[in-house]
Amino acid sequence: MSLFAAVMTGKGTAAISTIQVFGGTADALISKIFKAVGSEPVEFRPGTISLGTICENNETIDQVTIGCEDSDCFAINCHGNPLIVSGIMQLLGRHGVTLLTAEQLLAKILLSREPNDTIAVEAKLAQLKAKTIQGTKIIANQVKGGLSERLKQWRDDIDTKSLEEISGQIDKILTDSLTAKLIITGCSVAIAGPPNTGKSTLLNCLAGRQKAIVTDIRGTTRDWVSAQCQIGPLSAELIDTAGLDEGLLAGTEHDIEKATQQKTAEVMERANLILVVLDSSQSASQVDAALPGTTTDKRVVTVLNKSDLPTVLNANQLPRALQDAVRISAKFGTGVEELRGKVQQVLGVADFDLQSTVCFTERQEDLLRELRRAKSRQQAASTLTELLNGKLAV
Ligand SMILES: Nc1nc2c(ncn2[C@@H]2O[C@H](COP(=O)(O)OP(=O)(O)OP(=O)(O)O)[C@@H](O)[C@H]2O)c(=O)[nH]1
Ligand SMILES: [Mg+2]
Repeated sequence: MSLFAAVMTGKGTAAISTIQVFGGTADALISKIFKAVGSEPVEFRPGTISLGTICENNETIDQVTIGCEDSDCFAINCHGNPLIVSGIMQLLGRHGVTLLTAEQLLAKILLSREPNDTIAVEAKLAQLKAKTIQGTKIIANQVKGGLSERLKQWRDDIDTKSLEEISGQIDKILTDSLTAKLIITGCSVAIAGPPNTGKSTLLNCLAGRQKAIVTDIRGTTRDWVSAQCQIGPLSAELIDTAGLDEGLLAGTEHDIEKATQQKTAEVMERANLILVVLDSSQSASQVDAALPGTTTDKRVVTVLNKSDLPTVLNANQLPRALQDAVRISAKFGTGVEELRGKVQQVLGVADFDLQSTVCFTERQEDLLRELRRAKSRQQAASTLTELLNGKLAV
């Protein structure tokens, strides 16, 4: 059996780094490159840790501890200088070990330990990258219960169950998966609107730090600025954009302004949600067709900012698509909690049950769609087996 290794700890300088070696003859290789302290030859047993040195041609590369997890799986804990780590990896490479990324190696180890539970392996890998604790819980719930349980039920009852009933349940799973994905992988929220309405002030307020420049000069923000923040179960990337101006979008102005306006349009296109920030102390004339929500079917929340100043603009003066508005003062922080709640509500995460059955990988989604299209019970059974026990491309 081939041998594999990967650096399991993060990149950069650290006190300690861990290199994992995995494969059928890992114990023989470790015996070759590791010299234990003392005169006794070391015996590797699962659960033991040995102190010694990694050597090549009697030359020490580093003092390390070696943890034996199993006869085919060892953790070399070396000093964290990246040069030392790379020296040990190169040595392993010279011994014919295939060098992998941490994720690739973890996938190999998990698949060898749980060859018949593909969803459990996918869950462990996906949990490494989940952006919120709630996201890790949604994934964990698919292993004991959730998706695994549902698929097993369908497989066990396939001779009696109607394929239409399965299709209906798949539709619900796919819809819930879209919401779960926002919680698991994060979402992007564009802050857009006319110039000088307080977009950058709102970004700073939601992010809890002064990330974007705020002035009373129209057109302060040119290139977009982003900041990460937590909104309920969401890890949101907030993107502050340059003030939208229909005249500029028409392309009559300077190149920089044109590029700025185009960039804003691109950011809005990619976002999961757009906060349209308007200045409630100014008239409705600030609202023009360049505003999102009036022209697209994106999810939008209207923010009537500067509520601390006398009100000139009310929600009922806005186009219908923008009337669902929250009044805030970004400068003083009033109404911002309500805005956070509105964002969660519009993105569908406010009452999302973390126990919902969802899929969380592209493989699962593709196979669920295939299952929905199944023309016979036999075809459905084979797709279910693939979903539960299929091979992962690693
Ligand atoms: N009274 C009051 N002033 C605010 C509020 N929010 C922002 N401002 C002020 O409005 C002005 C513009 O704020 P910015 O946050 O720079 O506005 P912007 O929308 O990012 O402006 P551009 O980048 O030019 O499009 C600044 O003087 C802010 O202090 C608010 O809630 N109340
Ligand atoms: Mg700005």
